[in-house]
Amino acid sequence: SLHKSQEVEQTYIMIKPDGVQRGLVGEIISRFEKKGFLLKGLKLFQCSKDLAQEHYKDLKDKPFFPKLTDYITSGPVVCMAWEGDGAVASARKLIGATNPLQAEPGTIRGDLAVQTGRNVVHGSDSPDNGKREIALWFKEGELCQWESVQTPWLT
Ligand code: RTP
Repeated sequence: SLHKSQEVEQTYIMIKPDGVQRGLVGEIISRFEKKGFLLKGLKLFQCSKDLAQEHYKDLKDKPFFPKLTDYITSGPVVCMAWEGDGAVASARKLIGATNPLQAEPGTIRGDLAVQTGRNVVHGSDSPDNGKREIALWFKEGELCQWESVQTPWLT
């Protein structure tokens, strides 16, 4: 029902430009799909510097902020909204530690990346940021309200 889907936790996952350029889009999407989360939004998108700065506004005083926003705007990204109970924390586990050299094998960064500055994927760090980031990266009509027929293991 509409009421229920508004309650369910959503996380914003983004394949960064290095992930797109390295041909890892399918591999990364598969990890979330196989885990069992529900895909609510998906697009390839070239973002503006303004949007990148807004997305990472909590890091604006960090020395790496200009490099980070250059990186995120250096090519298209894949924007995704994934839904499910506990999706935010679980997605962070699937993604692994920020520094890919410290990320566990079996995680996306642990398996696919070596540099913090090229760590292939982003995931929201709280349910509130999940909401904020999905609203920032998607227009209303771009998200789909649908239920998988295979929901027994999601609910
Ligand atoms: P994300 O937001 O991308 O999922 O990453 P995160 O929470 O694991 O890491 P956070 O500390 O929020 O940093 C955001 C992104 O900034 C880049 N970064 N570069 N020392 C550095 O050069 C440095 N530190 C962070 C990374 O791309 C990181 O994912």
